[in-house]
Amino acid sequence: MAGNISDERIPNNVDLSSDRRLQRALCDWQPSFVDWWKDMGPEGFQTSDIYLRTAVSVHASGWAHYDYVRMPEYRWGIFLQPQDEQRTIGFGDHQGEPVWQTVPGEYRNILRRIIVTQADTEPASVEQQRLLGKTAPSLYDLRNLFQVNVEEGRHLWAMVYLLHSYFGRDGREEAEELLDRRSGDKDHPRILQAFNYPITDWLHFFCFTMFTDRDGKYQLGALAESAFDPLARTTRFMLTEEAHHLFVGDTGVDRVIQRTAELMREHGDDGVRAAGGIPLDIIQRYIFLWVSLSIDLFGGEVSSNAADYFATGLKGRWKEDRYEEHTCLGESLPIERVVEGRVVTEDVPLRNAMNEVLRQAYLDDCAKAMTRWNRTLEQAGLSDRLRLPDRKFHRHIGLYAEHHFDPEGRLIDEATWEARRGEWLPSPEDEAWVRSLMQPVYEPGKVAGWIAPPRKGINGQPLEMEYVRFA
Ligand code: BYC
Ligand code: FE
Ligand code: FE
Repeated sequence: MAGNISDERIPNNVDLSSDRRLQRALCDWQPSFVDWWKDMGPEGFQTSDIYLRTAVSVHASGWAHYDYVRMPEYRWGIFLQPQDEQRTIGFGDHQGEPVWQTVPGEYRNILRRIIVTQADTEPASVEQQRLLGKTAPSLYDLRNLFQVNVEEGRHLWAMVYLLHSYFGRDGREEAEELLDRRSGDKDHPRILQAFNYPITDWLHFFCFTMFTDRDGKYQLGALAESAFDPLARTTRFMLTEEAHHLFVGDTGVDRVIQRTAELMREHGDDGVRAAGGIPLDIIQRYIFLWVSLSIDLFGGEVSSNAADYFATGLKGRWKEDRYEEHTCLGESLPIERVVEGRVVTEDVPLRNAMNEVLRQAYLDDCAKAMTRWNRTLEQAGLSDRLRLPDRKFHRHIGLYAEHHFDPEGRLIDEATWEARRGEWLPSPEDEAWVRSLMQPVYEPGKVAGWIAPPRKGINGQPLEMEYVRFA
């Protein structure tokens, strides 16, 4: 394969054909990537033709191309937002200086660590979702699953490009390890915890793309502010693709809610199961689970790492432009903590609270989605409403991990938690019920009975289109 890589095989806007060293590094890595995809990517369907979009440029009007592709032949490309020669550092101790086109020696290790952490989530999510193709509710949904999977594969390429281009030998070693760790593996797991749970049904999948991909949106947004320009430009372009992943999750959950609401109206609250739907309280528990797992991904409320990332200019806030002041010195953020069995509020220096600032932006975004979903219930004439859990509920990272809280954020003791957790988090019975509904529907235009049909097809195509052609 060496020497065979051309712009045709790897669509790119980084002038790959004239960079022999980078070509060689990517040539060495590519066969391992394809082996990993065949082993750990979607099970089955590798010879099916799937109506997929491929990133082919960075022009807003025509960045994507849609056609039937076999997944192993997908053209995983490398695209960066075009360089702005005038760009200066927007925040932290180096504010106003020109952005960096190479890695400053003193920040090399923490920068590599951020890139590796970001990179690790991409193949992890593909591994988590690898069995879902067996139970898709429609060809439209099956195609969306694979679209998300191949683009997470491209996000891995995007990060490996940075490791190969800017970190030399240790970058190449990290790139190999990204293909060696495995989601959920006891000895060699993925780095962040939410990426080690298998996604066993489609309600988990829709919640994951809604809430966990949304962490991706906010982390990528914070990195798109980075003083290290190649990272900023790479993550900026990744956000373009991320929008579709969030759409899949947001509309997926909404369609489940809509179907459940229809069944509640026809058969009453207690008739939903018999009619083959997912009861609303199960949907609520899945939401509580995935919000709590996803907000753990923002890290500790008080973090010297986060302060360092901000001070050095490596990682900013969501849309740093929204703020007037960009050093964050001399400011603070009130944060709840538990002192002697009570929740009290303490001011934390703002730089140390950067994880919380990003988590708040994320939660505000989630709250808007809840409003949309509740409108679906309202339009169905129901008075039931869904809600987000308090940020302290069911946490494993940060200040609240050592304590128990109910979804309203009240501190509770261990016994109460054990007695009531089944009301708040999916039980094995809940999951068994949802799994029992997961029967594949692969006839073009048909949709499973537990979910409402989508409003429209992909890329202006009809809903009845054969989005996946089996081979
Ligand atoms: N699980 O100072 P702290 C995406 C560790 S998703 C396990 O609180 P810090 C996607 C931490 O490493 C976006 N360990 O946090 C979505 C540290 O370890 P050490 C992914 C955790 O450093 C769907 C210690 O705890 N991108 O793209 O501020 C599908 C104390 O850490 C966790 C990024 O995350 C955890 N949840 O870290 C596909 C961006 N949280 O030093 C893709 C890059 C913390 O004690 N990452 N720890 O050994 C970062 O910016 C930061 O590393 C974090 C927070 C945001 C993760
Ligand atoms: Fe991604
Ligand atoms: Fe994503």
